[in-house]
Amino acid sequence: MMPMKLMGLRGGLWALATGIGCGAALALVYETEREFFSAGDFDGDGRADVVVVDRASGKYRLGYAQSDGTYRWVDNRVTGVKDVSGITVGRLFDPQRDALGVTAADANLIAVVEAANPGQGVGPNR
Ligand SMILES: [Ca+2]
Repeated sequence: MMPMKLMGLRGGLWALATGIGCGAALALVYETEREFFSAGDFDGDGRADVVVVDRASGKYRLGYAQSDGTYRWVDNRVTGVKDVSGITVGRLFDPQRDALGVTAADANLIAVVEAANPGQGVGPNR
């Protein structure tokens, strides 16, 4: 997608983290040939976290925003969806924090994952 190519990965993540994701703002999703990128407040602390989803494996990686402006990146987590064709971020489980929705058109399913705990992933709901 054009914006990621123009801004580069770091610029894109910065824009995601600073421009959207908290409150009721709509989360923009950017995509490359291999990954999707978006932002949201996954732990409900009021700071915009970032998420990277690998298209082929469906695994996602979260960077939880810290109070000092850095990100605490956690290990990959599994969505159970391979060959991902789209993602979304929004208040899908809880009005205080965002969740991640992942879909694959060929699999005919949507997996929704909560990521409230930076120390532990939660299995997907389908
Ligand atoms: Ca957060």
